[in-house]
Amino acid sequence: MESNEKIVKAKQKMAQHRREFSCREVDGPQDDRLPEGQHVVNNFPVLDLGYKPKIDLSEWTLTIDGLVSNPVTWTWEQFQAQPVSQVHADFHCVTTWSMLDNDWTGVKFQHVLEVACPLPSAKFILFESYDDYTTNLPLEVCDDDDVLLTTHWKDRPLSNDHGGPVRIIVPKRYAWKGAKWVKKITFLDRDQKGFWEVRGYSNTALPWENDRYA
Ligand SMILES: Nc1nc2c(c(=O)[nH]1)N[C@H]1C(S)=C(S)[C@@H](COP(=O)(O)O)O[C@H]1N2
Ligand SMILES: [Mo]
Repeated sequence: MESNEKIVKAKQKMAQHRREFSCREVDGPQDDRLPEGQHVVNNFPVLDLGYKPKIDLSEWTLTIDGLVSNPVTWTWEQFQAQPVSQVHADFHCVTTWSMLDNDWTGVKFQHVLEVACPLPSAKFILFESYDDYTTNLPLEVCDDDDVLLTTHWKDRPLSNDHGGPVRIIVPKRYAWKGAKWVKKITFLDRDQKGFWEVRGYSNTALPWENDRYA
């Protein structure tokens, strides 16, 4: 857990520093594909807390719970029986890299809404992962047709370091809003901040508004 703490401290420090010196934030070319402060990468960087949980498919489950009328826990087989969709989108990490034109395959969050039937009091979502990472979003942000429980990138199963077997992709938000190795999706009536949201990162996380730090 030592390396984990180092990464977390460094990133937390960056959030504090950048917040105080936000005038230094802006660099890199501006065009209609690239938000302020971002640059394009042609590889797929790996970012996590220094721990990549390996979940055997026979033990993998995804639980949808909280303020829903139909809580469900899917096994891998049950998850694979859900309808598959594709999303083409850019991916923007708050550490300034952007990966353009990704083809993601998986199950739409909107399908989760149809299955679980959130109660009227459900307004927020908390995502929890097998590495104990958490991140949060308003329900109305997740109720978008590009929010995907992703299993494939470019037609290949997501590798373990990118959050396989299933991660969340939320193209309109910075990448940390997409939980890798997702384990549980909880519907709440109150906003509950996740791992980076309590460590100085923006609760809204909008790349096109350069909305990085709280
Ligand atoms: N479970 C989990 N999900 C996570 C993270 C993490 O540490 N644990 N890191 C987030 C951050 S900060 C980023 S930038 C993206 C990185 O995804 P990648 O490693 O596939 O590029 O995953 C996000 N989802
Ligand atoms: Mo990140």
